[in-house]
Amino acid sequence: MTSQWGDLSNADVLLTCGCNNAENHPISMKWVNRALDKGAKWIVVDPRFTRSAAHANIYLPIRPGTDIAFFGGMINYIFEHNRMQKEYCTHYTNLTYLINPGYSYDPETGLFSGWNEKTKKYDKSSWSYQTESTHEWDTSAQGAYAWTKQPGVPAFTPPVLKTPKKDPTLSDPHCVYQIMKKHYARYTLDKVSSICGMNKKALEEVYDIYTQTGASNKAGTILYALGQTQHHVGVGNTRIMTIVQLLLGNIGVPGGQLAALRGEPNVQGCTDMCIDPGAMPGYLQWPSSVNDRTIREYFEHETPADGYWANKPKFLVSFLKSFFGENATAENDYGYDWLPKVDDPAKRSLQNAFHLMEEGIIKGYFFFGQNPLQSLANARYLRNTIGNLDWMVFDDMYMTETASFWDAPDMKDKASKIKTEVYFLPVAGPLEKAGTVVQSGRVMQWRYQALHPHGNSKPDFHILYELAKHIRELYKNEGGVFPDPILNTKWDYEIDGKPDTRKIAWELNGYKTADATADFKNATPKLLPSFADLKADGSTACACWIYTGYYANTKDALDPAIQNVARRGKEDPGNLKIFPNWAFSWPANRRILYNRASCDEHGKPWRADKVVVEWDGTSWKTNDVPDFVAASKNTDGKLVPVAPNNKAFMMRWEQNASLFSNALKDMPLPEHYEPYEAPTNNLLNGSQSNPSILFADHHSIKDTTGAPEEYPYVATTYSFTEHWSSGQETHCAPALNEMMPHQYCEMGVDLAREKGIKPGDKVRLFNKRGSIVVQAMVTHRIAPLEVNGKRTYTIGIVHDWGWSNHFVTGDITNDLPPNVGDPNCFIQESKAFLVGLEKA
Ligand SMILES: Nc1nc2c(c(=O)[nH]1)N[C@H]1C(S)=C(S)[C@@H](COP(=O)(O)OP(=O)(O)OC[C@H]3O[C@@H](n4cnc5c(=O)[nH]c(N)nc54)[C@H](O)[C@@H]3O)O[C@H]1N2
Ligand SMILES: Nc1nc2c(c(=O)[nH]1)N[C@H]1C(S)=C(S)[C@@H](COP(=O)(O)OP(=O)(O)OC[C@H]3O[C@@H](n4cnc5c(=O)[nH]c(N)nc54)[C@H](O)[C@@H]3O)O[C@H]1N2
Ligand SMILES: [Mo]
Repeated sequence: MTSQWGDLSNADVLLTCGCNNAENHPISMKWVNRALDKGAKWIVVDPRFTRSAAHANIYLPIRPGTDIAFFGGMINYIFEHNRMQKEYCTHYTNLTYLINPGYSYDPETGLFSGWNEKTKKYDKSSWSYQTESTHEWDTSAQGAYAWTKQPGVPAFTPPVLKTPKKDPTLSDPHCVYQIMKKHYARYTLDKVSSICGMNKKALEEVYDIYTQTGASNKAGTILYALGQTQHHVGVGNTRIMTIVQLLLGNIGVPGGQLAALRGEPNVQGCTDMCIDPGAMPGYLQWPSSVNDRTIREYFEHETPADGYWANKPKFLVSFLKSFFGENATAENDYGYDWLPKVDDPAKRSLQNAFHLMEEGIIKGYFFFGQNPLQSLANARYLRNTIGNLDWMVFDDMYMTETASFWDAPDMKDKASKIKTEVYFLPVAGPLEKAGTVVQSGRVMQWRYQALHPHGNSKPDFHILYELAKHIRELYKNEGGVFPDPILNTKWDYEIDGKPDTRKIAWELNGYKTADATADFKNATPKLLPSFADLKADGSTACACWIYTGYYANTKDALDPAIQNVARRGKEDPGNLKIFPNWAFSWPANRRILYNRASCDEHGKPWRADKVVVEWDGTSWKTNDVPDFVAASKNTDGKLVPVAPNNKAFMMRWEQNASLFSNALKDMPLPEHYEPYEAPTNNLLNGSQSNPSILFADHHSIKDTTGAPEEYPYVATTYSFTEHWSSGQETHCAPALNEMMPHQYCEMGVDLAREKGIKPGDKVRLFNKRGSIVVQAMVTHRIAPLEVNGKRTYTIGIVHDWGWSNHFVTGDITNDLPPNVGDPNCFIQESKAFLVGLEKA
């Protein structure tokens, strides 16, 4: 989330699109209801009339996988009806910037400029800005970048800042405004309603209501989760919502945010901690084995020319100091050579890991806290592949579908031929261990251990800690091909001879290496208060720079209860419902990201009644930690206020937000492509699905792709209140099974009538990848849609069942979705695909 749960209550309009927040994120409703009490409008766009829709003012059905068309049409509406917050966009986004004249988009082919048909990848050089002037870093002793020349800082050639050319009149055909206007002019009401299966009038009404938040005294929030992300255009989906929010001036302002509702309780923490195979903790790019062979190359490729990320060398060196401790020295580039390098993150993704198991390249695998044979798409292929492993290790509280894959109902006759050695390590559950959990609003909370671990189970961290210790011993005693990274790693996460998460907390928070003591006791504060203190000269260590300050508060680092992360202050200056003294939210305890954008260019808040920060003529008044440079040191070392400027997005090198962007691999402006399996051809361009789609050439998907003639129904999958994810943790609770006893699919009344299906009948859903039998829930909640002139039915399938549960079992819904991926983040397409239907 770019803001907080409580900030939902400040919205004038809420748009739930691609999540079911009332069911899956119940805490959201505390704040949504407050907004509704104050007169806000709530719109829900979903293929199904959900439990969220039941409480909303407006419900609009959508065909799964068509959200870019829906939001593209909204962008067109914004331009046509003058709903853009123009002052916000000209000052705080790249609306006025000029793009390279070589950039183009061709609706005939659906391709942007730079496409290489051979590699199926874009050369993105034409997606760049025109340059007005260039500036070199001032690395002189007085300069802003003097730190690059300090002793101990690895040498690198600083980047050159290319200030983009702009056209404030917005008339140049190459300016972002003109390019966007032209691009989205094709997204007419007729086209969008035909693609999404929407009633044109209802669509227009939704556009009208939501885009009224483009007024400077109004704010709108979009809530989303899996309905947007689990598509092979998932990142494009997320980008287009960002663009809508920026055009309407809805980012950084109270009540305006892009609310990514995170899933598993600590999914935000996992993301911060490099769950993405291309990232290291704190969103540092993982070094590439091709481009970043030395620390110099890494700095030269990865350090942007301006904005806060220009400090990246400080974050990397501090990370290496935390990783390798005293073994990391200036002479050995802080152990950079020991850090693994990644060839291609897509190859390291979970989906591709199964391809590599099939090829015999991956021979062993650790599954820690995941159950992919239930939760990953095309699960039948996975079941038949995983037995190629020589060994695998699970740590879990339950014997899951993955842990006992050979026991699957359709594996019985193959089981005797499987040679995989399987190790099951019983793990302590979430309440049986201490540590940090991060929620959707980036608020970090310390969880205390409530129970002793059951039996001889251990926390994951103990298991990994012990394992690594043993591996180090083996390397020490027996040697190996390249023992250096293992042996040089600092591996001392113990207090009083036992592995302890507090020690990890200290590493995440960061410290001066000279202060590193056994317990960080008795000094004020030896743990660093802010990432502004991190250095590139080896004098600081920090495992995740964005977390700096979360743990550090007092003299005694042994007691979590007195650290920032455990604060319980209920004050709320500004009455914004952001509670700055409650726990700690990264970065720097900032609650509303990009909060400079809550004011006009002179620092005057857009709304007098909701003030986040305000320039009073001489200094900044703040109700939140400023997300901009509000004060800086003068030559005497004194802090002096910095008068308002336009740098509202300091994590971008432009310090303006990107409407047009070259960051993604597949689209500088989000474009509608049909789901990999779709019931219609693409009405907006000549490319059926995203040309940059991942894995579609792999036999497991190529040979199992279905056509609408054979599999005419659009399927989507989702969760619901009574069960949790892959089901292990809730199907063992009898009360929950009683409340939701059967795996089911939802289908419209018309479709059921056509097929002779009655409520509660067993039905078979199938395609070339799999076949599952579930109960039919016949309902008015899924209306048939008119798509491209044809009546189209959607079937919704719950996915939380499996055959390994103790009390109630079901089929694996994930036998049906295709294992294709988004080129940016590799996620599967489990929210839109085709199935056939018959009575079982
Ligand atoms: N009780 C409970 N709560 C949970 C979970 C659980 O299993 N049980 N899981 C947790 C986890 S890990 C996560 S990630 C979150 C997920 O949170 P959500 O994203 O809210 O969960 P889903 O139910 O997967 O999907 C949300 C909605 O997207 C709709 N949808 C499907 N396809 C599309 C589409 O193409 N476009 C649009 N606009 N909508 C679409 C579905 O109909 C569904 O109503 O929930 C978390 N909370
Ligand atoms: N078709 C379809 N597929 C989906 C989804 C969908 O909407 N549709 N949703 C997707 C989403 S968003 C998610 S997050 C995934 C979830 O998929 P998974 O992560 O694979 O499933 P979970 O059931 O959440 O968790 C896996 C295991 O973690 C164990 N566990 C719980 N706590 C701990 C712990 O502290 N330590 C360890 N080691 N183990 C623990 C549980 O017992 C469980 O067996 O499914 C995805 N798959
Ligand atoms: Mo999730």
